[in-house]
Amino acid sequence: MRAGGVDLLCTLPCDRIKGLLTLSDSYFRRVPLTREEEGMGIAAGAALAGKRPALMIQSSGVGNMINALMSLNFYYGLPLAVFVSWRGVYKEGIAAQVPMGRALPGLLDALGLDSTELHTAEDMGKVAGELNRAYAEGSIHFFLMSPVLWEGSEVMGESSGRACKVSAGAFDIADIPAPALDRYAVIEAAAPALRGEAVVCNLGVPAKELYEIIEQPSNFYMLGSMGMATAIGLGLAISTAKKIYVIEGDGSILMNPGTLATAAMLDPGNLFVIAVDNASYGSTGGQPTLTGSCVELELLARGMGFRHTGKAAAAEEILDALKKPESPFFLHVPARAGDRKVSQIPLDAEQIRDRFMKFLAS
Ligand SMILES: Cc1ncc(C[n+]2csc(CCOP(=O)(O)OP(=O)(O)O)c2C)c(N)n1
Repeated sequence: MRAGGVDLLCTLPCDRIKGLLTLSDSYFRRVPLTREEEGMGIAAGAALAGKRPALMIQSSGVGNMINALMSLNFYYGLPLAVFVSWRGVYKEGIAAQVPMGRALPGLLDALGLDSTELHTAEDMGKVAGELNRAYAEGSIHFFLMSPVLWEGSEVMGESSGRACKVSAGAFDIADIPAPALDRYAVIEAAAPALRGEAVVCNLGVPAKELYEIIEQPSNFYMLGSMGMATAIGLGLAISTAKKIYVIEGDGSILMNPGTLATAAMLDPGNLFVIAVDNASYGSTGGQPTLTGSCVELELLARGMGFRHTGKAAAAEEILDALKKPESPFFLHVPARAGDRKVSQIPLDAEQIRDRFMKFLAS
């Protein structure tokens, strides 16, 4: 990448490239993204100013950026390299990664975009040449990085948690309670309120932790589709009289914050969002998110039109807040970074869907 002249790297983490992401900080100016699509605009702006931008993202994120990619970077002939952590094709533990990962080469082909598959150390030799060509021609090139590349790698990403200070002036940091619990303990604290209720749970480690703490048929465990938790909850809330609880994450809320506005506008009387704010992408190695520096999630929800919001850090406060909420309710829970060692959820998508639907119909 250095030899190919990359001088700006926009990233959104994937567990498989957490080491590579940490490493890239020593070599490139790195812009952490809130959503892959946003990288299209940033890369286009940078390319217009003569830079050589690249993206480093998960294959799922390609789906989030296709329209902007085609109608902006591609249409205007602005150069871009996209390094994709290619999931779903090699020793994949998360079945939800398979449909997008498998379709990716054909998808890129259909869009008329060049790509190079990287499976071996020798394949790396192709990168600099393709980069130089793309930047010289004003074209787009995808590099599909197989997880086989990192097998046995010693380089590991490190969780940086709450790395940054909240920016002064925008809001009062004293109003944000210090995190008291990690995500697991937050879910444990909320569990008595969740028992017997419909719960939509954010993908990755949160879903596995929920499974371990309080497994029940009324849990809808997300296995993919990052950024959709509140939207799924909202669709449910406007379609059923049952109470709907959503366990959200800060990284996921920042990927689709507009959903909060849609929820406030629709104003359902049965939607309760528990935003577990560990200021990091916990499930992919703990890379910091902007709630550790410049975003206040409760203020965001209020700004999007939520009238009922709250903040809780300690276990009793969390349960208390969930006992008497008005809806739609947004509970901001500042939490410590860190994941517990939990196993995979032994349920497939159909099982999760069918038992959840049966619960709703009951
Ligand atoms: C579109 C897309 N981009 C990236 C990922 C990889 N990914 C899976 S979970 C996750 C982190 C989610 O962070 P957050 O919502 O804050 O929850 P936490 O794990 O910290 O509780 C990421 C980046 C993904 N699944 N989909």
